[in-house]
Amino acid sequence: MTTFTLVSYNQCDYPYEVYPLGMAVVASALKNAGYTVYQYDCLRQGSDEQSIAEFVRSSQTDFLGFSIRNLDDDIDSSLKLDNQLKIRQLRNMIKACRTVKPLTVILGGPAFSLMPEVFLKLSQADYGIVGEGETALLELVDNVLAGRSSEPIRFARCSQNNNHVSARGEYPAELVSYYYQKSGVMNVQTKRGCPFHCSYCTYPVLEGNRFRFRDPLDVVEDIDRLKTDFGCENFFFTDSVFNDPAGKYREFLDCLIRRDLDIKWSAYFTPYGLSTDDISLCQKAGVTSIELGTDGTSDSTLAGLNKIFSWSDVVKANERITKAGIPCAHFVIFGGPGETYQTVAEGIANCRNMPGCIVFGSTGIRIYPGTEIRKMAVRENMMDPDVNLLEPIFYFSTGLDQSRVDRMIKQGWQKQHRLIYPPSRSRAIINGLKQICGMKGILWDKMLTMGWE
Ligand code: B12
Ligand code: SF4
Repeated sequence: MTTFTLVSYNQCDYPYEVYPLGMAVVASALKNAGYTVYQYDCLRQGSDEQSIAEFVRSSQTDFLGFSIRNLDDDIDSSLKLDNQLKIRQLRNMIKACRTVKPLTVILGGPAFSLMPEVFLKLSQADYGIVGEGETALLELVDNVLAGRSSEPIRFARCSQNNNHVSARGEYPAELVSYYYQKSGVMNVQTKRGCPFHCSYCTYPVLEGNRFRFRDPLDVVEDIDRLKTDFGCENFFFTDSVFNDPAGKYREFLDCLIRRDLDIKWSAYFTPYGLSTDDISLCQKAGVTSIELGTDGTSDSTLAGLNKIFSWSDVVKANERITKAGIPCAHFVIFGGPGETYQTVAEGIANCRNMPGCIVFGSTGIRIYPGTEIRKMAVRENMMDPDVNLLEPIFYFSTGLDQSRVDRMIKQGWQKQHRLIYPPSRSRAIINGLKQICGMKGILWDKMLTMGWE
């Protein structure tokens, strides 16, 4: 019997501990194909080489698969992250496991998929799969077992050529309990992909550039199982955009309402086309907060980011959501393409004038491979085309002085507690709510319900 150990390499606990869903989905595919599968979680079981090597020894593993979710554990241009160190730790883990027995080591997950060559080279793993793991991993394992040669990196982006994805997860009880107890949130995916082309975004690169939906009944089934077996009642839907403009998400919500599971949930929404009826439906299905991927703060910067909506769409969506009594947060970035001192001032005022919501502000856009903003940064001589981007480089509109923009935002948003800048302030607030007040969940919604103005 061939044994496969999957390792969730993620060790980040901010804004909360996120259940390793990628590992769950890949584990399920392997199990259905008849492999014996173990799941090892670095956050729960330790990230030291000895612990993982010991696990490999006791489980008699033949294949070791690392699920690498994050490269950057924070996207804040004022932080200096050592991503080399992160990959060195991975390489040391792999090395330690190989001293136990000869193993085939395969990498996957979103962070790996963004920079596969760098990860594979520096970690000295044998293979890597870019994109969706379920099918490509089974094919790769078959090849290895049959002694057939395989390319070190397989590209499985958007591998399914129909409109559906399966994405059922294999959830070990101890792992769900650990994450749910820590974070108070469980995650479920209802679809993959995004057809939009926001210039900085990696999501279409990772999941493909069209929506592919799971069968709503399967999703509801997953939720039911997680609630019945483990008591999970709060969920985050991990979709790039929950409210797809064609409105397919409504089928899922109808299904959820019919099943009467009485759960609470949150997701990323686009302000584009979000009607009062849509919001009512979400509310009926248990939405408790909405995160809007607003990103720009004025018409010029929204256009610079290639967003399909205008500032008035943002204001409209905000009004509808907050009027319905649903906590609403916007994530905005200053300094993107098209930003000038004038648009910064306009954006600061626009956010001040948008009532009832939380706004998380940041400056500079982390550049990732495969994105339009990378091309812009090269064109604008902000970076060399050969740079591998492992260490973060941030796009900042030419001609702007970052510290002046920083001062403008701090000044413009002062005394407005719901307008949160810089990102270190968000971290301090969220960590304070967790550590001092013992709160759980996505937490920013609690700020609003606590009367944060
Ligand atoms: C939803 C989401 C969040 C939510 C999570 C909510 C929740 N409760 O789940 C929130 C808002 C909390 C969040 C936070 C953060 N996130 Co986030 N998030 C996502 C998002 C949109 C989806 C992730 C997901 O669950 N996908 C569903 C699962 C099933 O897919 P998957 O993990 O990719 O797995 C598939 C494949 O990767 C592959 N695979 C996975 N494992 C393995 C293993 C092997 C061996 C193989 C072969 C294949 C394989 O197969 C799987 C099935 O097809 C992604 C972007 C995206 N579209 O992928 C960003 C993303 C993962 N996040 C990212 C980041 C950076 C963060 C933060 C650090 C942001 C911050 N604080 O500044 C935090 C970290 C949180 C933490 N504790 O780790 C980055 C990570 C890469 C990077 N840039 O470093 C991403 C890719 C977005 C980006 N900027 O590019 N995030
Ligand atoms: S920012 Fe949102 S809408 Fe734009 S491409 Fe990314 S996931 Fe799609």
